[in-house]
This record gives sequence, C-alpha cells and structure tokens, in this order.
Amino acid sequence: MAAAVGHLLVVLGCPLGWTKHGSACYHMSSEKESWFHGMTMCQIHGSSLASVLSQEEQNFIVGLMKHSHNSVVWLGGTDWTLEGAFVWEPYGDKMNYTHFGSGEPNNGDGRGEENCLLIDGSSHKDHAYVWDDRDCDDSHYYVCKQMDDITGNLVG
Ligand SMILES: [Ca+2]
Ligand SMILES: [Ca+2]
Repeated sequence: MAAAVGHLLVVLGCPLGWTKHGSACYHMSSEKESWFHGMTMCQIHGSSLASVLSQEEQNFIVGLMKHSHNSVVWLGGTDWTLEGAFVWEPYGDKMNYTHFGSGEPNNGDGRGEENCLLIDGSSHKDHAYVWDDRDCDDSHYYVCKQMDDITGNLVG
C-alpha cells in the first residue's frame, strides 16, 4: 500500500492537495482573501496566483472551480503597472490569451478603481466564467499555480 501511494505521488509530481495539469500544479484555496493576501499565500507555498495562458488552461481552471463550488476566483493578473494593460504577476508577463467578459476590463466604471483579475462564474456574469477586473481589496477564493520550472511562465 505504501509503495502504491509512493508510486502515485511520483506519477502526479505535486504536493498533497495540489492537482497536476500539464507541467504545473494547481491549488484551489479553501478561504477567501484579498488579491494581495492570496498572492502572498501562494508565494509562501512556492507558487503564484495562477496565470491562464490558453483556452485549454482556462477550461482546466473552470473545472477546478466547479469541483470546489467556488464561482469567483482570483487569478494572477493586474494592471497595477499601467492602467488597462493587464499582465501576469509577479513577473509582468504579457497576456497573449485573454478571456474577458463583455465590457471588461472596465476599471470599475466609475465605482472606484479595479486593478486585479478574477474569473467570474456566478450569475453576475451569466455563469460564463469570464474574466473581470475587480477591487484588489475584495475577498475571493483564489487559485495558485506552481510551475515545474520557475521560468515556466516565460517559456510556456
Ligand atoms: Ca485598472
Ligand atoms: Ca470590472
């Protein structure tokens, strides 16, 4: 039994509580945090708030959200450096793939600034799991992504 478990861990290659997909491991939080505290918790665990680099990865993240029943989840994007220009933190990687909802990002549309990225699968966005910029201080569940290689974001 122990051998079987050991073999399983080697095959999956991710810490307990993380899910392997492609060359990365993902962890869905069990608590709501601000964007900043979510990023900090991911970094304590050797990861970052997740980037979503393709439709295929978007589909995977949506699957994780449905599995955990978390309909609104922080991702690792901000437009902190240049308003309206979202990048993947913490390295400022360019977003080639995006999945923003209609009219987003809108920077709050006059209700106060919105600089942090999330996926919204709630009724607020017709359960469409589209991206939206929100107030970074809001509390939401979040998803961490740990790359096999720390430069994975840059090459991947
Ligand atoms: Ca903004
Ligand atoms: Ca918005």
